[in-house]
Amino acid sequence: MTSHSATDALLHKGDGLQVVVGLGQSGLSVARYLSKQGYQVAVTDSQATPSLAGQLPDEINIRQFGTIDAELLQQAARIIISPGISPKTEAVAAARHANIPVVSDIQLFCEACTVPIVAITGSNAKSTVTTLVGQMAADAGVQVGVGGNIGVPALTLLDDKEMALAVLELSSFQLETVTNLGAQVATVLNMSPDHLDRHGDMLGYHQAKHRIFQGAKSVVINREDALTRPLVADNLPRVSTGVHAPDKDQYGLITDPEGQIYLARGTERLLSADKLLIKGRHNLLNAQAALALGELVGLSLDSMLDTLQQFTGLEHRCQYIAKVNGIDYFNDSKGTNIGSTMAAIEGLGAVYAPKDGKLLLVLGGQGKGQAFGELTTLINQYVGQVVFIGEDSLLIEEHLRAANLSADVVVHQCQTLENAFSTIQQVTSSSLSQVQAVLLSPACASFDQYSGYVARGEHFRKLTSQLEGA
Ligand code: UMA
Ligand code: ADP
Repeated sequence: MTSHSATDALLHKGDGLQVVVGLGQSGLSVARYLSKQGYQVAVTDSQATPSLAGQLPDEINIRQFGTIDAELLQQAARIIISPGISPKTEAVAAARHANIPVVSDIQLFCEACTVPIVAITGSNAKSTVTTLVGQMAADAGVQVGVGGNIGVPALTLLDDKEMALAVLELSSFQLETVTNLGAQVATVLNMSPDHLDRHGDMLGYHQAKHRIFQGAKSVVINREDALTRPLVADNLPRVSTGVHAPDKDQYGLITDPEGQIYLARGTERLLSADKLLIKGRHNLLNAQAALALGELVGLSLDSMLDTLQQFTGLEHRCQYIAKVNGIDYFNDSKGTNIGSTMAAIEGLGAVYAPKDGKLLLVLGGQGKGQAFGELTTLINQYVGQVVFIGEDSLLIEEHLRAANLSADVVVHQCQTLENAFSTIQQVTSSSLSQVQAVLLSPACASFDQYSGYVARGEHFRKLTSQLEGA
């Protein structure tokens, strides 16, 4: 792609000032990339001393920290905005108004990338499916780069000159400012409310996500979720996934008369579901999506099925932690929206209900403008006790009650995970409790109390290990 030479260094000097807004992981990758290409680069960030400033190339000497510098933005030939910053931020909106282009690091990536791109978005399952497709490609002998929202800034993938395939996890924040991505295959895995505080409403969120289809050469859709389908009619190759028996050349599930479930492609049974180490109906959909994406970039089915059987899933996603005093503990700290928490309650609820067991659900954090009442039906069905934590806990309880929370469900307002664990000990030591599993699946962001979902999940794991009897 790009090599750093004296000629390169001069190449873009006259193209005007490139202003990087936000100096997190993606901002740093952009600053380094553009500077290496010979652009004149400036950086601005709201923090007075962004921790990554020391890693900026020396030649970048325009550094405006402490506020996003509106005047600097007005001097830009192009603004490259970090995903965590809304384009509606006053200084950025003013620059847009002045017709200064505002793009994301993903735009720079797709303009420079010469190898096929697998582009993956959705409200949930992005990291799981991205990791799985990346592993499938690597196991099939393809030199693959895996990055994007998953934590590896996309532009850093271009450092690998041998890369033959790029697998990108993309967030609505990243897609909001991307035009004509041109993926070899693109998918919106599923859609449920998330990030509405940023996008305004479901329509805004949907529009941002669907930019992933611009210029795509093929698509994967979820038959059960109409919001995953591209809106414009096209003749692109299209492979679908779903929980029912599939049509020819599509993926789905076939259930035999004994109740055994198989992953299937058309009428062909590919693999019995119990051969997978990742559990729950949602993971069967994730497996299909990975197979469909891999198929559309030419990976062999046999090789992909081998990978699938080895895949153990990712930490903090409906992850089994331990059994303490007969109760199972699950960490789903990455359950940060309603859709993921519904998948967790439904998936685990279906395991314990036949044994007359109920779940104890730890719920709450920063709510992101969601309508939590949507959880009520599943809570009434599978949950015996709800333990609330975090800043939006009262609001969430209000939403559940307004949506007819059953009087059989006992609720506890605990604020913190430490308090939650005192309650958990009381509840689980009572012989009257039907609780057989404790599930942390907060349906919320963690930033009110933690640095992120990983820290919250680790805290849950630690408190579990400190329980008497652990
Ligand atoms: N900043 C400002 N002003 C603001 C807000 C932030 O200057 O109003 C600055 C901060 O001071 C900080 C920088 O912006 O210095 C942070 O930028 P950022 O929030 O965009 O974070 P990055 O470190 O660049 O990480 C981003 C993604 N973060 C977000 O979208 C919030 C990472 O996804 C991604 O892995 C990374 O780029 C590499 O591509 C994380 C995420 O939480 C995992 N994503 C959300 C999600 O999955 O729900 C979308
Ligand atoms: P993302 O990267 O989109 O956040 P992850 O793979 O990290 O996705 O999973 C996030 C959360 O979504 C976890 O709680 C996980 O258990 C849940 N999840 C995984 N797959 C699905 C699915 N197909 N539908 C709903 N929730 C899912």
